[in-house]
Amino acid sequence: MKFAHLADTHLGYRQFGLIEREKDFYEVFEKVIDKIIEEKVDFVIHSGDLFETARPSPMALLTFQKGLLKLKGAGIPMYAIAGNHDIVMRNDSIPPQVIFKKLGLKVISPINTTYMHGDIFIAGLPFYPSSQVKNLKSKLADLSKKAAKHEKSILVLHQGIDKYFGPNFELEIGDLPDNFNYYALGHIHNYINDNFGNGKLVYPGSSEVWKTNELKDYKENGKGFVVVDFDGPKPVVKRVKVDISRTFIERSLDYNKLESGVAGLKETIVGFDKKPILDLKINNVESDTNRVYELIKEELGELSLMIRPTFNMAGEEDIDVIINQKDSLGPVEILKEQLEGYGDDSVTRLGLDVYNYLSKDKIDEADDILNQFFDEYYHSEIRENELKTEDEPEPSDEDHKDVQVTFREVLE
Ligand SMILES: [Mn+2]
Repeated sequence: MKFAHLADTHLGYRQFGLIEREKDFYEVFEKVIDKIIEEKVDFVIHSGDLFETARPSPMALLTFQKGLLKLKGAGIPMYAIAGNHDIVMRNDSIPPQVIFKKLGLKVISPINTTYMHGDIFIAGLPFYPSSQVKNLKSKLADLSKKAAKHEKSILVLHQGIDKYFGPNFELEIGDLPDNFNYYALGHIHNYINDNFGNGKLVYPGSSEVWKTNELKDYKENGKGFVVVDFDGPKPVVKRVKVDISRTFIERSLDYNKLESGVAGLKETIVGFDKKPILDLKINNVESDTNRVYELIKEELGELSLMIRPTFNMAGEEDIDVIINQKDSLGPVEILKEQLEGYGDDSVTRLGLDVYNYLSKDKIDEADDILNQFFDEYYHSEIRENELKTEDEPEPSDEDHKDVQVTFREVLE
């Protein structure tokens, strides 16, 4: 029995606001599907962030449908969970994955947490924000008990784990139940392949460069997915790389040799099938950044999809700032330190979740988790207060009239 494991395909993402980049994500997804079929696997697991948003565009939905049907034609079913991108944190919400159930997609959800594929037990949960981590842990304990009855088991999650992730993690590595054979994870966009318990723990990474800070890992591990051979008791993991056709070029140019530097770069990219994205560092700039900008635009503008220049002025020595990751404080760390002052873990997690949502303009989600938190912790107090407050007065006929007038105005 063999399966493919992928995650974080982010269909519909338009990097730098460029339609070309959106198409790149679709293109690589199609390549991934073709490679999966070539690998002759028995099933596929997608560990979340299938789509960039919980309301994908028709093009994103169609791209997935095409891939799913292609797999179906090859007799390969897909199991999927929702990630933080393709879920809205409301009690009554459903992720877009659900649309594809009728086409055979096996959605792993809080209602449908487990499946059997032959003798393999597949269990999983969608993304849980850290304010819901208590709930997540108790559900994991349930799944672990069920897995104990099976010889071969897979756990599918979309979470950040402290061992591999920054301060925004939801789970510590010790929170994972240790009796599964394969941990099919999503959320981290770099490739991670580790041992855990008696099994394997894998983040296949994103299938395209979603953020430019993924470029280092992309150079080392490529983008793609993994194929897992699960015939023996311990799964054997094979990395399958899928090339992305757009090139990201990072180059330093010297202001005093700008013409020749630019000419050299031009020569490199002139034959490219797809216009590359250029990250240019211009050093020793003397005064006229305009001249530099004009020259770059003139010579490379047509040949590149996007140019991101940074200027270092002459005389300003390059100061090598050695940043000790552990000592450096970003906004998240500062907030965390402040929140920890309350001495209540759940308040810390709530604050960080709210910060994350608000910084992505997800105001409704922030509002929802605040309300959920409030309900959970202060419910009894609300009840008591409700008894004391008088009922709100019923809206009068005057109010209704106002609404009707407005409607009529809109219709006219
Ligand atoms: Mn993601």
